Amino acid sequence: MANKSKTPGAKTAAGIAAADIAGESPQKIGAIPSDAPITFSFSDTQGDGGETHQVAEGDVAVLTTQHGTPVADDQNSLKQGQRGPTLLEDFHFREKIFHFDHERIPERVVHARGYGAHGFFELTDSLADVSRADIFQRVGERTPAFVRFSTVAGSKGSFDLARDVRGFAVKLYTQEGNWDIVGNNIPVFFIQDAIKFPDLVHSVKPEPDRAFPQAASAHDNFWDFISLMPESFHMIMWTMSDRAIPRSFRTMEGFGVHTFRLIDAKGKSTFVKFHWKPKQGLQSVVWNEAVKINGADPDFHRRDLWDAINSGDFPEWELGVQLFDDDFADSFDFDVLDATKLIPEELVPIRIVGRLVLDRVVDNFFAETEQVAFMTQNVPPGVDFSNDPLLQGRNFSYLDTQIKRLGSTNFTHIPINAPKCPMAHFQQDGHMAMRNPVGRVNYEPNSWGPTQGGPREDPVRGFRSFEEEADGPKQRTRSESFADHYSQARQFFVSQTPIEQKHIGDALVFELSKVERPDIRSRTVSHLRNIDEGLAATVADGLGLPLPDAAPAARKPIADLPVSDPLSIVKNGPGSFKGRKLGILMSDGADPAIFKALLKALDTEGGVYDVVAPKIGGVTLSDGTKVGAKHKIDGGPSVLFDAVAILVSEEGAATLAADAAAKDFVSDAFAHCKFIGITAEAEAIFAAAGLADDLDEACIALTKAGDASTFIEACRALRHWPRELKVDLDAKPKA
Ligand code: HDE
Repeated sequence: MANKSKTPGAKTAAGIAAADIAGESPQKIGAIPSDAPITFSFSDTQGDGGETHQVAEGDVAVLTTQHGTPVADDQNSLKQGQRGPTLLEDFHFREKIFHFDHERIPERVVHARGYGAHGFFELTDSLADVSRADIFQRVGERTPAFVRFSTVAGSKGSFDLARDVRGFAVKLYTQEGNWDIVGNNIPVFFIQDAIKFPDLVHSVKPEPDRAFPQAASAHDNFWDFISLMPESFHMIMWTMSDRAIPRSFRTMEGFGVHTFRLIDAKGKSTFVKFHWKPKQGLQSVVWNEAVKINGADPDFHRRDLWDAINSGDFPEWELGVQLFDDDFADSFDFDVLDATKLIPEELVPIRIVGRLVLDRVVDNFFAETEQVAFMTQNVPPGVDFSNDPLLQGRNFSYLDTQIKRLGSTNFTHIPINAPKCPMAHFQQDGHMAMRNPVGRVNYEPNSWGPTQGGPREDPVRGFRSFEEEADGPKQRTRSESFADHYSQARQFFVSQTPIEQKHIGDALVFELSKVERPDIRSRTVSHLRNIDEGLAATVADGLGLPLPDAAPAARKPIADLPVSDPLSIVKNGPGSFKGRKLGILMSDGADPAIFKALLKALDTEGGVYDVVAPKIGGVTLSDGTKVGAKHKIDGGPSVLFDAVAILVSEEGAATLAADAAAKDFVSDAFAHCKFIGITAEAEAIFAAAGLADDLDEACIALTKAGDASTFIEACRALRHWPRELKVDLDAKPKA
């Protein structure tokens, strides 16, 4: 294994404050101290903990070709004379360039941009009563896991904070083979039948002639398709909500989306929906902030995950299951096979059965995160599929995609994809085969006996499909039970707090304002009338559009589905500042007592911080203490933080009051409804930003050390939402 050094990004208040106070500059990400011995290693491709080639610490590795030939000169290609032509004979040069030319593999057609980490799943409540799956039998047992989070529409190099659904794909390396729960952070999907997936994806990706917009649904093609597909409107409510701009991968829920089956030892089936509930609570950013984060730090989400894990703040989710039987499925207002519907937690409560902890970043992004191959059809005995036509189509699709993307049927030989349980089969050869059978027998049945004859089926331990009865004519059809497209969309909308409803309206107005064709805007609003008249009126008004007639509905919507609190983010916040980041804008001459008190309060809460200063070299406090900075002001805008504090001297404030980046820092924090700690001296910067008369109860005075804990406690609410209506003229909700 490579010798990995810890590279914390944010400093934990406890860990690094002392170094800051002592005047040491904080560790830079990726920096290698010049006197540190450089170790170099590369592991084998078996992923079985086998041979690793490592150069002893202190020794200098000899550069070789891929075939092991030592290299004498890696600076100059082989030439005929000093200024002559390069010679074909230069095998080292040719190998190096050819290998480089082949470095890229096709990016995923969807979910191209993603970030993964290792961890484990631990069973906390046995599910042996409903499933024979080995992973669900023994409470306390841990199963290795790898999780990859992603956006859907953007290409591999796109920014993290696109408005988009997030992939939440979990690979569990169980003792009975890999189990992939390839889900999203939204519990429903745009379409009901897999045959429409290529159309959906084409519509949201950059338009084919102009190749833009990148990682954005705000364009004609997407809304044209959506407005012609009423079944997508429940999902649209979710993607226009703040669920589509999460603060962190750590603050998102995950969902298996489809209905699956659990099968017990006797072959009895129970329907199941899977949920991942973040221990960190739910949290999102606001749209204006997302737009700015994408410029300030396009890697915001991946950096956040990397930093959290490396600082020992391991993200954790609970695995919840909703279990139900045929009777519930038959009595439910909607079809449990329809992936555009969810089952409210109030109807089928969630049973928590385990926890997922991410505690290790990858050694190599390409080898692990890029090459990991998730497939919905990877399920262990005891888990099975329902007839959801979206799931059925996915089971067909994912193997094909992995073969295309990874280039060989042997992609399971890549360590990240290899099961961690015994394997034996007669599949062989092909490109890059790494695990090759030994012996004479490669077929079955054979009569070579138990030792030489190879593996045999096991009717007891083996995977058996649930024996579901099915008949009826072969037909291309959509069940009548899938026909209600608006009722749950409305239930989602009415379950939101007023500020969340406002954000949905704002998002629709923003997206549709980017649509050039007025008829597409109008057709979209015609669907909203079937969801909520107030929302439709708000959006029509925001677009300057006459209210269109309601779209004809295939089935009359159920208007009075009850409010469901788990659907709101604001109602499910953390109630804590733990794991959140405070940005402290400082200048020379700042008050050391308040600074120390802030760090102490933050440490008690479990929060982290970055110091932002006029110069990256840091600041000198009024008592001469030096404090290192993480960001220069224009590189550390307030959008990167959950709350901010302004700790400056009078002189520092006077200088910063003239600085555009410092003014942006405070005015953005204010506009994004953040909690702001303000020393008396800092008020000059707010005055310069035109905010002197606007400061409200979430702008908390830091006049003495004792104020620090009051401020950090206030930050637990994360945002001061009442401010938004004062600072945003956009879509005010209509009655
Ligand atoms: Fe996927 N999807 N998908 N999808 N999907 C892929 O597989 C596909 C769908 C999801 O981090 C692809 O390896 C079809 C729903 C995630 O590597 C591809 C249909 C849900 C990821 C594919 C769907 C998802 C993918 C692209 C319609 C949420 C990323 C590259 C029937 C429940 C996994 C790849 C990762 C990736 C096909 C619909 C989630 C092409 C045909 C619904 C999280 O195979």
